[in-house]
Parts: sequence; structure tokens; C-alpha cells
Amino acid sequence: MASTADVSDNTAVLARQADILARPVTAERGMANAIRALAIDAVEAAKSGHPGMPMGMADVATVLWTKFMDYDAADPGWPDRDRFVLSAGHGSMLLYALLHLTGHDGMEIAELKRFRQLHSKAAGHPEVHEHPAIEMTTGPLGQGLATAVGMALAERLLAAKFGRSLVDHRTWVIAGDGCLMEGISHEAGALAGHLKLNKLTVLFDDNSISIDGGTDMATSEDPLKRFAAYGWAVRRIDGHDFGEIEAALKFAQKSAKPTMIACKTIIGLGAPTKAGTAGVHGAALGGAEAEAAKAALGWPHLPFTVPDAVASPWKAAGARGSAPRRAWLKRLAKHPQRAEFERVMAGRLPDGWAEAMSAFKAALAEQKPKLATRQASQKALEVLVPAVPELVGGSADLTGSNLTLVKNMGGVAAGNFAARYIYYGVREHGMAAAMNGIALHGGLIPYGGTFFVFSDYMRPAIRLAALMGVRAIHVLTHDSIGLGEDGPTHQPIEHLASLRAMPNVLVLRPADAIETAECWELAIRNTAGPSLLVLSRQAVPALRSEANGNKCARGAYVLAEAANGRAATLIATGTEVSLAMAARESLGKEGIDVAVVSAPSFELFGQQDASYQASVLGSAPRIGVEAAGGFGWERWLGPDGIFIGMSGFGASAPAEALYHHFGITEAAIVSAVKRKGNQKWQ
Ligand SMILES: Cc1ncc(C[n+]2csc(CCOP(=O)(O)OP(=O)(O)O)c2C)c(N)n1
Ligand SMILES: [Mg+2]
Repeated sequence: MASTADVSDNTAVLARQADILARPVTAERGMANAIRALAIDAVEAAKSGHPGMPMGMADVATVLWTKFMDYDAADPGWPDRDRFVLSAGHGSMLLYALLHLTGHDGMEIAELKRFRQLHSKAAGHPEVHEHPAIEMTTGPLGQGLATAVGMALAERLLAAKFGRSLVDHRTWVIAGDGCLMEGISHEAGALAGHLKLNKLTVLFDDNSISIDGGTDMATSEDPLKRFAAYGWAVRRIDGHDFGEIEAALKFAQKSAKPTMIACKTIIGLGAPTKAGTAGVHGAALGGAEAEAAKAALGWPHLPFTVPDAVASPWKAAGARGSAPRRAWLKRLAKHPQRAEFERVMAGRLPDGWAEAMSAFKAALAEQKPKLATRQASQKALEVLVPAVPELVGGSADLTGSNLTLVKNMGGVAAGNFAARYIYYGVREHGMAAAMNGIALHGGLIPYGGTFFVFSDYMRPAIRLAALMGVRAIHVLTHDSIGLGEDGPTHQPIEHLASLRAMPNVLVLRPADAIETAECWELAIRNTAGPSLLVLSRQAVPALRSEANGNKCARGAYVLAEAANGRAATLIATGTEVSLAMAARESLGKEGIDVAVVSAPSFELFGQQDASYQASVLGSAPRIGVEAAGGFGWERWLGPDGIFIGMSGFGASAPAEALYHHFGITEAAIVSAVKRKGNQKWQ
């Protein structure tokens, strides 16, 4: 992003810069300068990017990556590596330079030369799929910090399960002023402090600059005091003093609390006129300033060139973890839980869970319980939680409503990580981001609950989950006006449509207990992105009497066919499927034959071949029924279809009264069929 800010009023910073640059160029400073030079060169070559942050944080990152962080460039997938999250993702060249210098395969200099170009691993912002050492996709400020809380929590949970000989690593985050101004930093910081995630360290790039200029134009808080209040250990250092950096990182390693270190840095350190200004945040320095910066830093080398004297200690740093990793492999080889550890880290589901679910579904088919789908979800969890030990649940303070807790899970707490249920507090956004971190860490499958309407509060994290392809399962109850009396603030209207619009999100809205179980199966199996289980508060009758296979897997299917040709096809989801079935029955009594299609997932149905879609949708007039806005339904209804649903916000009243008030009724369906259906009965 180009900065519009000018270059004025950085006199004091330039004086400090002169002082810093007057210090002797030690080996460490030389290594840090390699990061600065590569960031300058890559941004110049791309003619876009963010040189200021890598130049400012190069010293801190050098100490971290050469002396403290446990990783082995030869195997970025080592499960017990420290996690590094560049929450200030715009500073992506910092990460790419580090990966290059430490000798990671796939981040050769050619990649850096193609920074920000199509298919380069060195994308504009770090992207998790581009390189195995990129722990997550960052760029939306604050998400990295909050996701890292989930990673650090996952470490604690797995350490409690497998022991410290297999799981004993730290999570390091670099976050900027922007990350800390974002609201999500509050939720994430408070949760981490409460759980005393002491192996989490945030290195705050305290440069007092963001895009519009000095942060004092917009904020006057002290983030250290805020994080101290959350229960963090905090420290303030000169981010260009190697001794102070090292001491602070040692302090973090010993801390019994999560640690935030405010590193007072100069954005764009080295740039002779632009350092310390927003002008160096998000634009190339320009030829002359770039040259002068390198001269000031004492870096006489050609662009994209790192001399051996600097390159080889960097390479050595990248191999520091080789011996610890090999020792770890030996411990793993002898570990009694080796097979289980390898299974969960590979994301492979355990034996037996599918059979347990089949037996559960067969019982449902026989019992035909009338249940709210949220209750059906809880029953599915009663089967899944014991059968899939890597499942960890939670809720954003709506456990009793979401029905996400089942017995023997235990509540995760600072002193108790041998538990499987996380009380996230009223922190939907922080919860969704932490769930992403838990999933990204590996070894666990997170699910978490809130009201469907508050998916809005989690949307940026759900979007990142979709982009990254992480298995996070959201249990979203109270899914329509059917929640009743709580009224329009709590009644989702546009949420189904808006989440269906998001790529790579699996939206599942089951119609009865068997469908709910099937949707849980689909969610557990979906390793490609987040799954959203959209569930009712109100009870629905059992609609299915057989439970072989998984009918929801095709997204939509004919629940009840018309005996003698379709006068119309009723397509419904969730709680409205039973309404459609009731309408079908009363139409049948009048000799009007209609089919009912249950469509729990638009995404999965959209993936089916045209002939299956045609066989389900049929050629008779179509009527869609969903207690939500109709946006997107035209895809299945076609231009002549009728949609029975909501056209505005809901209201406060008992559910039944609301369905009548808004005209989502059996009678409305019947009359639509009579109006629009094939007229053969007349
Ligand atoms: C959620 C979000 N809002 C806005 C942006 C656009 N943006 C990118 S960097 C930035 C300023 C960040 O300031 P800071 O973290 O201090 O970074 P620095 O300028 O110090 O590198 C903004 C607003 C974003 N990436 N994410
Ligand atoms: Mg800043």
C-alpha cells in the first residue's frame, strides 16, 4: 500500500538513528544489515512493498533467529519447532530474508528477486501455502497475534497429553502498532494472560509510526500497561541494542506469564531522510535513498548479494536446530505414544470413529427423535469426543446454548491443560483466530460455538481459515428467526448468504438429527477449510428413517419424491425442510404431488455434476424455503422460482408467531405451489 504521508518532522528520530549507526558494525549488526539490504532490494525490484518494518526489526529478528528460536532449516515441518508468526504481515520481506539467509530450501535469491510477482513464494504478504516455514497467512493486522495464542495453547494441550519430551516449544510473534490497535489484540491478549501461556512472546515493533503518520495522531495508550493488566510480563527495550534484545529474550524464556517486549525501533532504520516516517512504511525507498541507506548501514555490496562472511553465520544459525531435532527424533522413536503422536500430527483420523457414527446414526433412524439440531449436534459430540481424542471444543460463553460441552472433557485452565474444553469467554473473534492457531499447530481439531448471528464477529478469522485451508469447525446455533423472543439483534438474516459467498467455506445447515450427524461427519473430514454447522434452537421432527451412507455429502438430495411426476420441487434447508414436508403432505391430500429436496450445503451441491443437479432440481417449478434472506437462491431456483423466506430483519416474538408473521408457513408453500406449480391437477 502506498503511503501518502510526508517525510516531515523526523529530526529527533534521525538524531537517534545517527547515534545507532555510529555504533560499530559488529558481526550481528552486519547480519541484520543483510536483512535490511534484501528488503530494500526486493521492494525496489518490485516497485512496491514495505521496507520500513524489516529495516526496523532486523536487529531483533537477527537475535531471535540466531540465538533463541528452535528450528532447523533442513526440516521446517519438525513438529517440536518453535513457531514464528509475523503478525505485521506487511513486513513480509523480513520473513523471506530470514528464510533465505537461514538456508531454507525454496526461498533462494531468485524467489526474493521475484518478490510480489505472480507465483512467487515471496508473495506480497506471507502465505502459508507458499513455503513450509511460513506458519500462517498474515496481513490482516492483529490476526497473527491472535492465531499465535491458539498455537501456544495447542502446545500446552499437546504437552499435557504427550509429555515435554515430545512437545516443548515456544511461539514468537512480531506485531506492530497496527496489530495492537486492532480490537482482536484485546481478546487474544486477555485470553493468553488468563491461561498463562508463558511460552508465548510478542515482540512489539514499537516504532510509533503507522500509515497515516505518527501513532500519536490516533492513540495515546500504553500497550505494555494494557498487556500487563491482562497478566503478561512486559519489558521495554531499545530495539537496536543487541545486548538489550538478548537480555529481553532470556527474560521471556524464563517468564511464568506470556511476555510482551516493546522494542523501540526506528522504522526504515538506515534510510537517511525517510527513516522514522510513514514514508518508509509501504513504498520503495527510491534509487537515491536506497543507495544512501546502504552506505549509511555500511553495506557496499551489489543488490541481492550477501557476502560469504555474512552468509555463512546465517547458514550456521539455520542449522543450529539440527542436533536438537535429531535428539527429538530419537526420543520420538522410543516414545510409547509415538503412533498416536504421529497420527494426530499428520491430521489422520483415528480408527473406529466412522463406525461409532454409523451406529449412532442407525440408532437415530430407529428412534426418530424430535430434537433441535443443536441438541442433535450435542448427541453427535457425545459420540465424536470420545472417538476422536484430538477434538478440542469450546464456546464464546454460550456453552449451555450451543451445547458444545459433553462429559469428561474438563475445562482448560492455567493449571489444567489436560482438558479438552476451552472457555473462550465473550471473545468470538479471538476464539475463531485461536481455533485457527490450534488447527495450524497440528495435532488437534478445534470446534467452537457461538450464536450464528455473531459469526459477524468472527468473520475475518473465518476468512483467513478459508484462505489458509484449516480445519476449524464452528458450531453456530440459534440460526434464524426460529430463535424467537431474543429478537432481530439475535436473528441471522444475511449470514447464510454472506458465508456461502466466501470461497472455501463449508456451510452446513442440517434438517434433523440424522442430517446433523452427517454434517458433523463432513465437518470432521473437511481438512480443506473451515466448516460451519448452522443449527437450530427449536426442535424439528425426524425426517429420515434410514441412515446409510451420508446423503448430505452431495449437498442436496431428494428427501421425498413425488409419486406421479412433480407438480413442483420444494427446496429447503434446516428447520424449513420439515415445513416443506408438511406442505407436501397436505398438497398430496389434494392430489398435488411435489418433491422435497433437502439442501444442507450449497457448496457441496454446487460441486456435483450437472446430471445429478438436474435430477435433484427437476424440471417442475421450484420453490425455495429458508428462514433467511433469499440472496443466492436464484442459483437453484432459476428466474421463475419462488423464494419463501425473509426480506428484512426479524422481530421479537415466540418462534411460531414469527414464522406466521413473516409468512414462512405451510400455507404459504401450498399457495405458492398452487400459483406456480404445473397445473395438471386442475
Ligand atoms: C485489519 C487491517 N487493517 C488495515 C490494514 C492496512 N495496513 C497495513 S499496514 C498498516 C499500518 C500498520 O502500522 P504498524 O503496524 O505500526 O506497521 P509499521 O508502519 O510500523 O510497519 C495498515 C493500516 C491491514 N493490513 N489490516
Ligand atoms: Mg508502527
